[in-house]
Amino acid sequence: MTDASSTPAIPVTIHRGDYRPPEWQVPDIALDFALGIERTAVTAALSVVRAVPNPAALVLRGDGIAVQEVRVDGAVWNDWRMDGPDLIVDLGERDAATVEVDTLIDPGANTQLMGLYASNSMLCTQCEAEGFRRITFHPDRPDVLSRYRVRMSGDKALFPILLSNGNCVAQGDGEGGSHWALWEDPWPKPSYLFALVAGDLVVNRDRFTTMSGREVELGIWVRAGDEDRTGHAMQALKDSMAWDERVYGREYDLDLFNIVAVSDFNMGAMENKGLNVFNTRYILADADTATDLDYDGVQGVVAHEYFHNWSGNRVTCRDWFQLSLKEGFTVFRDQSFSADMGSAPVKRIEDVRLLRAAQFPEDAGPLAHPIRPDSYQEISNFYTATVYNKGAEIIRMMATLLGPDRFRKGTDLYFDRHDGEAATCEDFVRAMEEGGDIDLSQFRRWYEQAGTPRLALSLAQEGGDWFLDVAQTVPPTPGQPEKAPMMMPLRLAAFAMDGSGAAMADTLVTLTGASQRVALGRFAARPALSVNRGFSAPVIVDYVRAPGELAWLAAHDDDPFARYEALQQLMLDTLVAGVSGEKADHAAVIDAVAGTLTGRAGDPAFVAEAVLLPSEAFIGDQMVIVDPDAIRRERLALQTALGRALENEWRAVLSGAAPLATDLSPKAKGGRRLRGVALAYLAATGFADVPALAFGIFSDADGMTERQAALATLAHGDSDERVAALDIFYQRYRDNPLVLDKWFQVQAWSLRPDTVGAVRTLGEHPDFTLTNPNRVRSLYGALTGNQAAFHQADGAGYRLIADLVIALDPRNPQTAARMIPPLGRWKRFDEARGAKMKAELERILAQPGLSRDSTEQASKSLLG
Ligand code: B3K
Ligand code: ZN
Repeated sequence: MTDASSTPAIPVTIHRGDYRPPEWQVPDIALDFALGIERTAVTAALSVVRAVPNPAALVLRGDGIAVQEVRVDGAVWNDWRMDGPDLIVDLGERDAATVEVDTLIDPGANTQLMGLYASNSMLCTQCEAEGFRRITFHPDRPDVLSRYRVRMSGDKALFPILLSNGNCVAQGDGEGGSHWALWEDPWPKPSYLFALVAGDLVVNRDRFTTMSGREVELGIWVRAGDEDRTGHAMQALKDSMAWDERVYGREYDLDLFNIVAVSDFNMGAMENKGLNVFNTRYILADADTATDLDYDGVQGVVAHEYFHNWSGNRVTCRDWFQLSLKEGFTVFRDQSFSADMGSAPVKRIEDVRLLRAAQFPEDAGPLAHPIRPDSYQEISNFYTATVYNKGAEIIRMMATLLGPDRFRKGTDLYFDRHDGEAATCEDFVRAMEEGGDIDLSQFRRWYEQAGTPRLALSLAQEGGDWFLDVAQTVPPTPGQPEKAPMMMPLRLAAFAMDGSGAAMADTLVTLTGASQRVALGRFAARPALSVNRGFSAPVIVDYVRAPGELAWLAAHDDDPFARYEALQQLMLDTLVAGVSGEKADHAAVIDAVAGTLTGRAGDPAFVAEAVLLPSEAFIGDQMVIVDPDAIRRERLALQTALGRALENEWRAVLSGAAPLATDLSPKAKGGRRLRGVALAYLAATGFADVPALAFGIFSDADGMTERQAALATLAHGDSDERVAALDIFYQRYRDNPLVLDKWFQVQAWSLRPDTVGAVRTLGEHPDFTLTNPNRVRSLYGALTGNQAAFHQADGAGYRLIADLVIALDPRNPQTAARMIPPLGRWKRFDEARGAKMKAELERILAQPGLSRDSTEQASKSLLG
């Protein structure tokens, strides 16, 4: 049974400029839940007060729910009507009233996983952005903040644990085996931060004492049997609490902080006040089942949700156009935290790689939007890499321009000035300006203009003085044909390559103009330019450098990120030359990789990142028309050349013992990462002994990082060991959903030519299900990330994804719509592929009853 009837496909566009303050406020709300999986009765008592002199009738938003009864100030009230899904209550001349509404909902039938729904026989909620209206009628907009009092009752055997936001103030037993609990949250909050959980859960408890001496009880709630896998999440939570005190001066503000892990969840996690709800993927980890990347994911997401307590909850968003106010800032905060907890250069490389993989393509395609969008049809479609990751880069640029002390003054001012309020991006920038004593007028364009800026660089010489000329352009994007130059911090250095020692040390230049000249100093010969060090601005740099200069920088630059960039650029130039039919000179890359491998034994994590070839998708992004087959061919050829030329080095990396899986130190994690990279290079050689070598690593592994790396390597090939390893892995982990996801994923990532067919078959596997978003992403999401497979010339990859969207949309429109953007990049592919992609978008759009989510994504994608 599905319930998509509640999301009509009539595309109504909401505009940022149409914002009006709420006409009614709701200072207090009391909710009463009589819980049942198939039948939950909800009574909401809203105390409403006029917020403007002559408000219209009270509009309470609903989505797929029906009114049982309305009472005003205790008496049955008949002066109400429905306006589509919404409830309109006419309160006459009243300035204030208590409006009570009874509704009945069926959480068991809620397949959208928005509102109150069932997952593995427990009940939980997801309200951001507009899910609260699927529980009860309410203004359901983030600038209406209320104090919540929540009473819930239910069968004690089914739901022994009853949780909501804030503190549990009373509980007791009722009749017929039922029990109840009363929760109160003293902090006014918007409805999107409401949460309720009821189920059979066990807890990992700990404590944290805040800097002002408040004792906080911490709880991570999971299903029985999973509690041993919550230790890393708990440590991450305590580290995050201490970090936010130390770095931002912000402490926790309740006596209780609970996290609940649920299996069926549309995203990573949710920052509900005092009761975070998490996808199990970002809570459960132990060495046998989680990779180092999984551990990092747990740490980063736990931190992210915790940091929202200030950047999101204490200061929330006025409207959903301001989403990046909380998300961009909070991503920046979690990135900085993870950098402090591990290797900062490696974290920066990972963050930039993600930005380039997910955000740059979005910014260059039909769904491009500014970090503060101007319009939307379905807000769920705007939880994007642009709002999150580019949003974080924009905060990072302000932090760079201000420097740490002035940035901290700015954030102090922001938090103190807007505490308890629903704020805007403009409020944030103004606090940065005042706290940091800087004029950010031109910088504000980053909030308005979509598209990744390009910096075209050239060197000029006058006598012995060298100059850098920078020309900035921002490409046109849908609805924004003309762009103005933006203010940005560009970190630079210049080096003499002749060993004379002449150098321009690390310099921060603030770019503002469409073209600008920067003096580099005196050099006897053309200097090596180290540019956009640390990725100080989220831009594309167009600057042609000879292989010799890139190789020199890869070996000598004193900024680790710039060393990484130089080697990546060298690889990229070689690969793009090959794809364009020119001669790909592998020798320079081999030399530079060899130098990196042998020169910097101290930081294996950095070495592993630096020697990885750019992804197929990133190579494609350098081309006007992407040729996925040529890209795969050239990339494999370079991988093979590197594997063979440096065979001894790769074998040496693998010859020692692997670090203990339980050792999560940066050195151990880096060591494992490098071993995975070495195995992949060796596998590309085709040497006969490699499948046995990989199978040996797979069998001997004492943890999931090595096991998964070996399995993924085998999955690309065609050996008996491949079949055996996949079977062993499946038999061992078939009852562990998060690990079984990996089994689906490595097969969908495979470089084998039959991958699309394999994914189609796996979609019919008894363990595949459309009800679990993690499983959907692990199979089909992985396929869309496998460029040559997804773009297979016969269009089978496109067809498969469109079939998935069509099957999933009636059940879970939010997750279905997220699979559509890869089909929207048709302009970047040849005509035959482009036509096939558009045909699939049209097929999706032709589905009767298609959700608003998928309608918006498919129709905008089709426009190009
Ligand atoms: N704020 C939530 C995202 C909710 C998405 C709803 N479609 C998770 C996060 O960014 O922390
Ligand atoms: Zn967030």
